[in-house]
Amino acid sequence: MSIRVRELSEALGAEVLDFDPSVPMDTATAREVREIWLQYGILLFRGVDWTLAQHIAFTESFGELHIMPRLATEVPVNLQQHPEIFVVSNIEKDGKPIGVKRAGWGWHSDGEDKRVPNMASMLYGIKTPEVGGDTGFASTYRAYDALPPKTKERLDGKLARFSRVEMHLVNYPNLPPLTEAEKRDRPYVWHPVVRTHPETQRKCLYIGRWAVEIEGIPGDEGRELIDDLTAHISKPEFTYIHKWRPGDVVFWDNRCTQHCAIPYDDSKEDRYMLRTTLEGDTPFHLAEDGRRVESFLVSPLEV
Ligand SMILES: O=C(O)CCC(=O)C(=O)O
Ligand SMILES: [Fe+2]
Repeated sequence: MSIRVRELSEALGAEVLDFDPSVPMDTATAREVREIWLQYGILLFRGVDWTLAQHIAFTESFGELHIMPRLATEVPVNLQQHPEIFVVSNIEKDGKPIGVKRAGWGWHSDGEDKRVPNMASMLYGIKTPEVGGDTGFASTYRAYDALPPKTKERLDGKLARFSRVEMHLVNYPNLPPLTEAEKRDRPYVWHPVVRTHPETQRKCLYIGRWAVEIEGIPGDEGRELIDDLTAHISKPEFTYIHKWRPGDVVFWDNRCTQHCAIPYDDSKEDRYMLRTTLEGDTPFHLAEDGRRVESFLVSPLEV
């Protein structure tokens, strides 16, 4: 089979045409979809009408499913009957949220605050607002490639510290603070700022909204650099902004892209999105001379 695609932007993304992801794929088709996914970083399927089981099955053809951990608070994270499915929604029932509100309002890649971040995520739009509620996607390959040579030299092989504990209330001001037990479960993690993609071997910029420090660069200067790099990643020339329609499925590679739920007035219209997530592997940087730097955790006892 030869799959037809339409490019979504200069930087990344392709819409897969004449393709129904609810139908089980044979091995050759699955291989071809994976190839175009690796090439474009994100794939869009439109007009999808599938069951939860089909959403899960299509996701599983790319890897091992990840179940999002529950929060210590009342906020439901996953569908009760299907813990494989994470709910992003502003809807409340009987005064209680039915999913995570304002999830991902800021540039990030999923699971970047963990030693083993998520390889990929697949978001299905069911109720999508007429105004706002778009999602931005950025190619971190492009962002890395466009850095001045001096900045590349400065960052290649360096690590950045990501901290859920320090950034939780900055990134999720609408959620309750982490409990002491949750904090213990979320130690710091150091990730290579320049990550080598394990399948394409290309380099990408791996920094995001949970990053708080860059190795060897003093406090404020490091934070400024993190802000500059974050702003750099989200420049229009590296991004694609997706305007959702019901029935859209976007499948992104967290290893070489970032995304951002673009803040909007969420008091006006309902937005209901279901996401499946895949397990990943430990990020690494592979230098030209073969030196390899890997992500590692700092245990809470050492913090
Ligand atoms: O709601 C969105 O557009 C994206 C939310 C997000 O960051 C995610 O589902 O990983
Ligand atoms: Fe996300």
